[in-house]
Amino acid sequence: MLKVGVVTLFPEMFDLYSDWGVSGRAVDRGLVHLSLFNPRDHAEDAHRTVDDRPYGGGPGMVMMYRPLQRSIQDARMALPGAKVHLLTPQGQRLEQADVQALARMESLILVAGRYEGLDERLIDAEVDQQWSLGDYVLSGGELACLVLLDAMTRLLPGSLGDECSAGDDSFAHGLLEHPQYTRPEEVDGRRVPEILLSGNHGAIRRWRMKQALGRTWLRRPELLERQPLDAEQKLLLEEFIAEQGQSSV
Ligand code: 9WO
Repeated sequence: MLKVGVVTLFPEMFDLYSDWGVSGRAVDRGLVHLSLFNPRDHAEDAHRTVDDRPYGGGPGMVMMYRPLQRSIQDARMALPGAKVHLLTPQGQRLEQADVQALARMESLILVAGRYEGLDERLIDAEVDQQWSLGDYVLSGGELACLVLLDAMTRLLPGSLGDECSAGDDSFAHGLLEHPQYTRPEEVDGRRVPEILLSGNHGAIRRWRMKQALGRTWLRRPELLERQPLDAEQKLLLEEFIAEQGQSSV
């Protein structure tokens, strides 16, 4: 069982994880356990203040030092040996391989920042790793934590109806997915590619591989640079490229 502690001023946001869908089922099945730690529980004044003014001035507030520190320490006590991960635009870009490694941990602690962030000394003292989902700013780290939790949870054995499908997708083999189609065979004048109706499983597998290679080449060419292609894949990609500019799919 993966044990995750989350340090957040908004623990209710994690109901979204525990109560819904694939992740909620994983919680119910005991594949993952979430414990929440709220710095507000360590606030020291009557107003339960958890923010403080930034040295040097300027707009906005910083997370108050002691309540956040104590909350992280609570999480460490509850999850001995767990590393502390902060979700921030200043972190290392999170990739599927990182998600896989994190999902194999026994336990981990996620910190969701609020306001303009954490005192740098608290990051130095308490945070082991910083992760970014991409170059945009949110109003807090909670949604980023939820994204990481979701990505990890679907990799846990027994988490999906079909256990082999999670490790089988897209980034697991470093390519974008091939396109998908469902009923009806024709909708608004557009037909499903005939090959998918042929029942020829070998031809379908090759078509899907060709589409996956082709759209990776078109949309995310940098993914192909770190991806060794076998002889068949090279041939399929060459075919795809040759067909570009012709009318065919
Ligand atoms: C807010 C802000 C306002 C004025 C001037 C500078 C500022 N910086 C920030 C800021 O970085 N706020 C962060 C909000 C503080 C930490 C939590 N927040 C956060 C995490 N926003 N975006 C993320 C995040 C995390 C992971 N991947 C992408 C974004």
